[in-house]
Amino acid sequence: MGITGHSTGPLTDDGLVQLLTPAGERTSHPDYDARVAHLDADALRGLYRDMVLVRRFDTEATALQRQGELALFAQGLGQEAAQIGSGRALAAQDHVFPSYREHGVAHTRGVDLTDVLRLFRGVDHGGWDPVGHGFHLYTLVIGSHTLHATGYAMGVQRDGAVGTGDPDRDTAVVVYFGDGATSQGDVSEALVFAAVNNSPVVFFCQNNQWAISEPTTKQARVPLADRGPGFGVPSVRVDGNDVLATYAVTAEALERARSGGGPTFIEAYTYRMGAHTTSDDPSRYRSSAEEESWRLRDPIDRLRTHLEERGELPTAFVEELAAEADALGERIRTTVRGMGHPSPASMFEHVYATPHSVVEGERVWFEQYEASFADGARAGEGSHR
Ligand SMILES: Cc1ncc(C[n+]2csc(CCOP(=O)(O)OP(=O)(O)O)c2C)c(N)n1
Ligand SMILES: [Mg+2]
Repeated sequence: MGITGHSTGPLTDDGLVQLLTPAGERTSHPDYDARVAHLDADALRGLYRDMVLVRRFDTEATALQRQGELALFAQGLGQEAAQIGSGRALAAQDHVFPSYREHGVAHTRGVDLTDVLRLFRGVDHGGWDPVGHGFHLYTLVIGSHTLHATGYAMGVQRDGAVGTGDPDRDTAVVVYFGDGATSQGDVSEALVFAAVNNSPVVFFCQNNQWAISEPTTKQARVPLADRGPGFGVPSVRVDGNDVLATYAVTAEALERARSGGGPTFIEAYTYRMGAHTTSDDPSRYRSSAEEESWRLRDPIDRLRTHLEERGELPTAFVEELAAEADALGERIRTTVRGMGHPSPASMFEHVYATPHSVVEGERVWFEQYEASFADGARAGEGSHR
C-alpha cells in the first residue's frame, strides 16, 4: 500500500465550491447550480438584507460593549455569508447547535437579536427559547456541542423523523463550530458516533482561520474538510464568503441528512475580520496586510456588486434597508440599556431543573455575605462590568 501525501496546506483555495466570485460574478458549478436556481432577484435581495442587518447588529453590540453596557461581545464580522447562506437553507423543523458567534444563524431562526445580548450583558444564561426557534443556546465550551448535536440527531432517528419522505417531518441537525474546535477530542468523538449511526447531522465548520491567536496552520497540515472522509463522513469545502455557495452546499447536506443519507462535514472557508472578542487585540498576532487582503473578499460587497451589476439593487431598496438598519440599531441600544442589572443572587437560579441542597446552601451563604455590608451598596448591584 502506498503512502499518500497532501501537497496543500489548510489555507488553500483548492476545491472550494464557489458560485459568486469575489468580484461578484456568477460562476457555474455542475453540482450546485440547481440548488440555487430558484433564488430570484427578490430572494437574493433578501439574503443581502439579512447580511446587512446582522452586520449592523455586530457594530451596535461592539459599541455597547465599549460603553460598558455589555460584559463581552464576539463579533461575526466577515462570516455573514457562511451563516446566512447556511441558515436560510434550513427547514423550520431542523435544529441548530451554535457556538457563540452564530448571530447570523440566530437571525435566520427568528431569534430577536437583542435576546442574544442578554447573554453578553450577563442578565441571562441563555436568552431565547431553544425549542421554539430550533436553535439551541450558545455553547462556549469549544466543540462540546458537536456531541450534543450528534446525540440529538440520534434521538431524531429514534423518533422516526428521518427518511419518511414527508418534507415537513424529516429533520436535520446542524452544529456550527470553528477551525480551532476541530482539534478538540469531542469533535472527533462526535464524528465517530454520527458516522457509525448514520445520523442526520451536518457538521458546519466555519474556518475563520483563527482560534483566538492560534492560526489554522497550527490546527492542521491539510484542509480541515479532509477530516470527514477519515471518519466515513462525506465532506465539502465551500467559499464561506459566498452566500450562494454556502446556501447550496448546506441545502445538499441537509437533504442527505433528512432523507437518511447520514452526516456531512462542511468546511466554510472564511475569515474573522474582527477581533476574537472585545477582549482581544488581533494586531498583536496578525498583520494589517492580511486583514486588508480579506477585506477585498468581503461577503456583503460581493453580493452587492453582483446585484448592482445586474441592475437589481434599486435605490429605494437600499434606502429602505438603511432605514431598517438604523431602526434596528436604535432598538438594540434602547433594549440593552433597559435590561437593568440582575441581582447577584440570581446566579443561583436555574443551575439545575430541580432544587439542589448544595446550591441552596451556597445561595443562603451568599445572601448573608451581601447583607453584611453596612450600607447594603453591594446588594443588587450588577457586577457585569
Ligand atoms: C474546551 C475549551 N477550551 C478552550 C476554550 C477557550 N477558547 C475560547 S474561544 C477559543 C478559540 C476557538 O476558536 P475556533 O474554534 O476557531 O472558533 P472561533 O472563535 O474562531 O469562532 C478558545 C480556545 C474554551 N472556551 N473551551
Ligand atoms: Mg476560528
